[in-house]
Amino acid sequence: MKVAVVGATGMVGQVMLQVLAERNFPITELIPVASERSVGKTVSYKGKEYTISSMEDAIAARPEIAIFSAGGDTSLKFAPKFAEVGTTVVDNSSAWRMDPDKKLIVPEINASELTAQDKIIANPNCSTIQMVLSLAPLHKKYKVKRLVISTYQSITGTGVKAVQQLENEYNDEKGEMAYNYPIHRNAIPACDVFTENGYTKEEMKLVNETQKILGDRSIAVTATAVRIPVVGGHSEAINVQFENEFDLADVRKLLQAQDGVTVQDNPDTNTYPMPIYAHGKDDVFVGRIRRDFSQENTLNMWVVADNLRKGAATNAVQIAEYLSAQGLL
Ligand code: A2P
Ligand code: 11C
Repeated sequence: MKVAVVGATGMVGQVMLQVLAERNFPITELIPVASERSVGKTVSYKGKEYTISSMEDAIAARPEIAIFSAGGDTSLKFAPKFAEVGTTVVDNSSAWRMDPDKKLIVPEINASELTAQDKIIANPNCSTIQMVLSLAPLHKKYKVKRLVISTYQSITGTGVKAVQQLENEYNDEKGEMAYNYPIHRNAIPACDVFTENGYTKEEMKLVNETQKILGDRSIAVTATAVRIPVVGGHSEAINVQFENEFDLADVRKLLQAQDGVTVQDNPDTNTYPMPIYAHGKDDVFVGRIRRDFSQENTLNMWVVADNLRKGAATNAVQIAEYLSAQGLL
């Protein structure tokens, strides 16, 4: 299969190439694409160097699939051009996620919605993916009524500039700032920009994308998203109120049985998910599973995942794998 990776030099794009290689995605021709300033440079894939193409050349090559992670504006402008020549686009940006005509997919939950007519498919935001995957089996059985979420997000979600900022601050060096404030020894309660209602875009993604993926607009969601000086992944404290009474042992069983979820939960051995362990892994890790005694039918849990993997690259590649396996390309 001819596969274009748009944004191949970026933080997520690089992990996409790695995940495609690890999972042996059936690629006959790889077309890495980046901005004009990178055309002619190379990226490596399975130990070989590949020259970066321009967007125009990549569209002219009519790949079966194009996986995008090059920012929302690039996706808005170029995804339709790939779709016009018959390419199926899996887009990791926020550009198409809330478009009522586009599907927003976490394969373990709703891949079966996909058809051959879906030419632009949206990959959800990282903090949404890890949360909905841990909620999906519980929602099916107990019906989620309300979610209160606090996130502790890795700087890798912001990109290379943020990783460099932290590095500079560690070393007491000056450099370009990705954030308005130092991130070393800090916690910044603002991921992405503010919207008119006082919440950040990242917080609103948790509201809107969750309702769309779980197919239930009545779920109440409120969130505070915080950036912390961590590299390995995003962590989330999730307080879930269900419509129905639940059994804690059954909640554990449902989570253990969920594809893509690993339960790490044993207070006796200090076992709980942490970004240093989630880093480089594809699963979503769930722990600190306990009843919220302050309110009926309510549960607390702590969910961690590598935001560049299941939160971005791995989820996108899994969508591509599903399309390929089902003959939808
Ligand atoms: P480049 O490296 O040439 O700037 P990140 O999110 O880590 O900053 O990465 C963004 C990715 O999107 C990079 O691969 C970047 O390429 C790519 N990119 C940015 N703007 C465009 C564009 N207009 N067309 C194609 N790729 C782009
Ligand atoms: C972050 N979630 O960690 C962001 C990164 O909508 O795809 C990805 C932004 C997006 O800041």
